[in-house]
Amino acid sequence: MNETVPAAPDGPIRIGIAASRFNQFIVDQLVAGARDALSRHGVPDSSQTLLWVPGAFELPLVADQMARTGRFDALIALGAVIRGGTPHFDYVAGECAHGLNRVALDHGLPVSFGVLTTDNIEQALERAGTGEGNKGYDVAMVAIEMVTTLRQLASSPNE
Ligand code: INI
Repeated sequence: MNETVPAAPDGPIRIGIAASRFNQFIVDQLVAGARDALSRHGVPDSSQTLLWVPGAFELPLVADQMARTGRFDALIALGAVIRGGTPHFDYVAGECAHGLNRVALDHGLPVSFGVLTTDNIEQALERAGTGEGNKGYDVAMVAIEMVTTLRQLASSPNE
C-alpha cells in the first residue's frame, strides 16, 4: 500500500463496515485496523456503523442493503476466505468480490474490498497485523480517498 495520505475530505463522512464472522479471529483484526484508520483520519466512532454477517458470501447482500439506506458515503467489506484445498474457496471468494463490485457500480458508492483471500491461515495473519500490514487499515484509507475523489469530482464537474 503506498503511504500517500488522502486529502482531508470536505465535511464529515459516514462509513458502513460489513464484516464476516467466518475466521473471526482474523476478521476482528481487520475491523480493528479499519476503525483505527478511520478514527485517525477524521471519521469518529459515531460516524462508523458495523454490521456482521455469517461469511464472506453474505457480504454483497448486506452491503447492497446498506447502500440502499443512503446513509453512507462509502462502505468497507471485511472478511477472510482461506483456501483449505476445496473448490468452495473459489466460489465464495469469487462471488464475494464480484458482488461487492456490483454494489459499488449499481449504487455509485465506493466499496473497499478488504476480504483476504489466502492459501492458509499464516498468510491471512500476516495481512491482519496489529501494526504495519493490516488490510483493514489499508482499505479504510482507500474508502476515505475515494470519498474525497468523488466529492472533488462532484464539486468541479467541468475541470
Ligand atoms: N466464508 C468465509 O468468509 N471464509 C471462508 O474461508 C469460508 N470457507 O472456507 O468456507 C467461508 N464459507 C462460508 C460462506 O461465506 C457462506 O457463509 C456459506 O456458504 C453460507 O452461504
